[in-house]
Amino acid sequence: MARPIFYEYWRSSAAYRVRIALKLKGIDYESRQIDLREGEQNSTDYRAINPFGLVPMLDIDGHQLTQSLAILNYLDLRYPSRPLIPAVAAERAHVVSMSLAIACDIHPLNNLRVLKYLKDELGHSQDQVDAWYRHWISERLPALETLAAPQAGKFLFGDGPTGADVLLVPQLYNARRYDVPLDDYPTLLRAEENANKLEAFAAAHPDRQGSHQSSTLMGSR
Ligand SMILES: N[C@@H](CCC(=O)N[C@@H](CS)C(=O)NCC(=O)O)C(=O)O
Repeated sequence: MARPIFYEYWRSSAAYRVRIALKLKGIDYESRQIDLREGEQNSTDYRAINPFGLVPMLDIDGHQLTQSLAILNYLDLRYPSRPLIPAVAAERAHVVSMSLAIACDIHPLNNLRVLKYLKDELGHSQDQVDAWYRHWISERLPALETLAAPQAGKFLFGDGPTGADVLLVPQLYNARRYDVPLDDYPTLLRAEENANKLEAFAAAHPDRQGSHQSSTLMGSR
């Protein structure tokens, strides 16, 4: 079977989610960096393989998969040994709900192309853009804390990592980059701390994406 090719960017939180899942599932892959700051996601070459012009994308089993949650779902079905989503319907809905609160209600508002539009097209200052970024995280995390707390253990749901933790850790990484206060979210912080003790989460951290992951869309550099 061909080695999966993972199109990502070291600092992309949507790619970070998939990196965690690949490592939790023990899947060996080749990383290709799409430099978002340089606009490589909009290049003709990349748009030819991913019309959305976003990372992540995973080329696996002859499929070119886009959208991080669809990729997580594929990996969970294809490599079921360490499930990211519980099988029981109500537990499944709870974990998916926490995941979507991050993936749909926070992350899209803070995407690079949204921030660039605010600044370049609508003329907002960097301070205003940063305030926007912090606002949409701070506005949603209290509800996520409330939702998670009753069924949380060491992780957001119970004592093992689920897809909700896979979404949470990159989102809190983003929050810290923008100095969002996090002290009011003990459940989220506990889950993050326990997740980062696992090698799969630790190895997926942006700061650990070094020279071994330096090949680009067009080849090695
Ligand atoms: N819903 C998509 C979001 C992907 C996404 O927004 N990726 C960001 C990086 S975290 C991106 O490629 N941004 C490029 C841009 O905005 O131009 C997913 O979950 O995969």
